[in-house]
Amino acid sequence: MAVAERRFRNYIAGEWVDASSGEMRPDENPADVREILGFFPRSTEVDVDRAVEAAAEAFATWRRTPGPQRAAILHKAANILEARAREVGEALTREEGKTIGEGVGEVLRGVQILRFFAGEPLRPFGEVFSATTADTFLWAERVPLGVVGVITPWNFPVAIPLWKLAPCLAYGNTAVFKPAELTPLTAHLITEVFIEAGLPPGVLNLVHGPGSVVGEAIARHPKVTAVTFTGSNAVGRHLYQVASERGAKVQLELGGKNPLLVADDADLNFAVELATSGAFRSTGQKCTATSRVIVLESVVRDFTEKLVERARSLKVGPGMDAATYMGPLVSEEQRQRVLSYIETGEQEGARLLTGGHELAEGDLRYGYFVAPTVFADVAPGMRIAQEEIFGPVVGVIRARSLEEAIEIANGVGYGLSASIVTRDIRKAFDFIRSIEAGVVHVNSETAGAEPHVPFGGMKGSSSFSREQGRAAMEFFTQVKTVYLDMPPA
Ligand code: UN1
Repeated sequence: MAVAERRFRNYIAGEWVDASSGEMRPDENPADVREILGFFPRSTEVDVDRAVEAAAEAFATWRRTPGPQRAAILHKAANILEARAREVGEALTREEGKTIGEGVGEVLRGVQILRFFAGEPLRPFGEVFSATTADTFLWAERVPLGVVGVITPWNFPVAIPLWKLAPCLAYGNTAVFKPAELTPLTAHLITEVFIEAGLPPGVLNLVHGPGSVVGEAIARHPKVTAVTFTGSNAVGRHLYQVASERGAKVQLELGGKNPLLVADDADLNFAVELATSGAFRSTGQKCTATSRVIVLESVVRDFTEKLVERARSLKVGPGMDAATYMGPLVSEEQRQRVLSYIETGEQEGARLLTGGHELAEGDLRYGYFVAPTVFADVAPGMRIAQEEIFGPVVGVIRARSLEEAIEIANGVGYGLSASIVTRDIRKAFDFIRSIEAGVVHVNSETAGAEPHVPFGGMKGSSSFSREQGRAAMEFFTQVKTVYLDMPPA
């Protein structure tokens, strides 16, 4: 591979620079660990401090850069990324593991995100009010926050950084970007795209390294005004505490335990397809993945049989192979976590119908493969029905009525996405009204998100604020209210 042995760097104040530690970490292909995609710096607090200082300095100019100029840079970034979609998509597949269709698809989604946010500096960003005195001009405008820490996960290593960075920069903030250690190459490529688009030095700074050091230093840095994070609950809650303690604004997008309800009138083949895609696409490594299928008892037997048959038919292999439906887990640690949940499910008394084991035949032994796994007879209180597994494991739960199904659906600490499969509009409305989820689907899978509409969860899945679309403005700006009065004549 062309990039093998390549040593990558951080990007700070408009320069590619080595990390102060001098330490590097290999970026491996989870479908075949014999392939190393490059070596990436393990940065420290010192590097974070440099990046934050650069971002703080650049903010003074960037905030005053006219909106149309910021818009032009984001448009250019969209076009550059579009032209490089295949290359970036391949890098994504090689370092994260999802299929090449999903990889290139994610990059194209990133292009759409950039295009939407390129429009934002050209749209209204305030309101005009009447005042109680005749000669007062009174308005409230949205102004940027300052330096924003952007901490992102490995599972959507292009889309999530872009749906944070694009609004961050569009609204006039500068950024310190800390990508997941497992997916540094896509972060490098995204940064290259912004540089080529003409982003001035210091506006976007990339710092690679472990969350416990780099993420922590970003959250603690007094000059970081806001932190946006997508990732695990444990890390998110910790960062929230650390950053909000010192008065920073924090946005969290965390896990999910997303249910797909199958009503007794549902087309079962269609329901199986939605469950399969929701549970096994991206190897179940989406916060929006379907991890519980709650099925009305009159159809549970037929549905489960069909789901098992479908799960067994899925082709598992390297994402670069065009025939593959499901790639590997992202790392050995994630594979062990998933296998341990499978063991827990069996101990809890759930019935393992298919999968439940590693796949290591032939060249698969070089990757982190686990078979698509279906459990039946899952009880709502079991750990596998309550905790986020983040892998290709789905549990079928039986319900006696729609009310009971909704109660089970709501009986978890998360509330990200939820879906129902039904032809009955009354059932659909009951579900929409009662479900505790930030994203609700009727007759579509639990995963997926349009780039121009609000995205985020209820309950333990987020910190109430929403990402994407115009909702992003809420987090990435603050309000300045201006009373402009005429001086005495
Ligand atoms: C999607 O379902 O396509 O980390 C988006 C995640 C979510 C994004 C899901 N924040 O999986």
